[in-house]
Amino acid sequence: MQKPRNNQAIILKGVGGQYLLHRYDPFFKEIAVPRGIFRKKEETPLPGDLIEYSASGDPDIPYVIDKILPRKNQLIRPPMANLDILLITVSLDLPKADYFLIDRLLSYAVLSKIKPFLIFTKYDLISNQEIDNKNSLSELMANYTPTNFPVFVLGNDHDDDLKKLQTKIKNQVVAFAGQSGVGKSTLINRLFDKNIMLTDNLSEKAGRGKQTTRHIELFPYCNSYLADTPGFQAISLADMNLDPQVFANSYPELNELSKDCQFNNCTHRHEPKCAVLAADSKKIHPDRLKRYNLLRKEIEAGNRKY
Ligand SMILES: Nc1nc2c(ncn2[C@@H]2O[C@H](COP(=O)(O)OP(=O)(O)OP(=O)(O)O)[C@@H](O)[C@H]2O)c(=O)[nH]1
Ligand SMILES: [Mg+2]
Ligand SMILES: [Zn+2]
Repeated sequence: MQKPRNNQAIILKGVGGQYLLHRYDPFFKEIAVPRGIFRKKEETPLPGDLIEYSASGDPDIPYVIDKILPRKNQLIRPPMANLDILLITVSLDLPKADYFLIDRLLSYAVLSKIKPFLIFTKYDLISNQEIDNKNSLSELMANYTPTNFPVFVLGNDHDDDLKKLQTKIKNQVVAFAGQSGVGKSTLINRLFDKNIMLTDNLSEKAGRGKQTTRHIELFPYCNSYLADTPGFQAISLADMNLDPQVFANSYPELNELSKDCQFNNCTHRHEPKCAVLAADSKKIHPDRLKRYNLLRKEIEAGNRKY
C-alpha cells in the first residue's frame, strides 16, 4: 500500500456519487465528490483508490477528489482497486476443501498482482484424529508447497502462525476469500483482537430495496485496510477472456519447470520432452496439474464463446 501524503487519502467506499476518504496519519476522514472532469473522462473512483483531494468550499460536502493516482490493480468483481493481499481461507475440517476454488483464487490473485496467502484453519479439530478422512493437512501441503505461496496453519489454541500473519498484513489492503464456514470471520476477529462485524449489510438495506450490486467497503484497522468483499467466491476465470498461456504463468511451479520444456508454447498436456509431465510430484502435484488442465480447457472454451 502506498502511504497517502498530506493532500492524499484512500477511498473507503462510494455511495450515490459520494466517497468516504480516509488517512491514518495525520488522521483524516471526510466525504468528497469527484471533480466534474472525472465524469467527462468516465473515470470512476473505486474503494482502495489513492486520490488527491482539495477543499470544495461547500459545507455539506467539504472536499473534492482532484485526481486518482495510478492503480496497481483494478478488480471488476468485487469492484475495487489496489488490493495487496488475498487471504485464501481453507478449513482442515469441514467444509471439505474445494481445490478448484483454491486454484482459481490463486490464479486470479497472481494475475491481478495480489499476493495470495493460504490460511488453513481448524487445525485443532484434526490434530487428534486420523488425518485423511476429511481434509488432510498433508494433502493440502503436498498440493501447495511446490507453489511457494505463503501458508499459515491456524486453529483454536494454535496461534503460532497468527503473529507471523499479523506482521505480514501491516500497512496492506487485505481481503478474505473462501467457502462459507471455513472461519473467515473468526480469523478477522483473531487478527484484529476484537469483535468487528464486517458484514452487517447496512448499506444494502438502506439502499433502494432490492439491489444486486453490493457496495464494497474498506475498514481501517491497525494501519491496514480490510475489504469486506464476499464477491471472490463467484470469480470465474473463464469469463476473464484470458490467454491460456497467461493463465499458465499464474502457476509458479509450472513456470519454473516449463523453462526446460522443449517447446516455448508447451501446454504440458501431450508434448514430447515436456518437463512438467516428466516432473516429480514434489515439483508439481499431479492433482494440481490435472486441475490445471481442466481449468485451462474451461478458459479455452470460454474464449471460443466470444
Ligand atoms: N474448532 C475450531 N472452530 C473454528 C475455527 N475457525 C472457525 N471455527 C468455527 O467454524 C464456524 C464457522 O466460522 P466462521 O468464522 O463463521 O466462518 P466464515 O468463513 O466467516 O463463514 P461465512 O461467514 O458463512 O462465509 C464457527 O462456528 C467457528 O467458531 C478453528 O480454528 N477451530
Ligand atoms: Mg463470516
Ligand atoms: Zn511442458
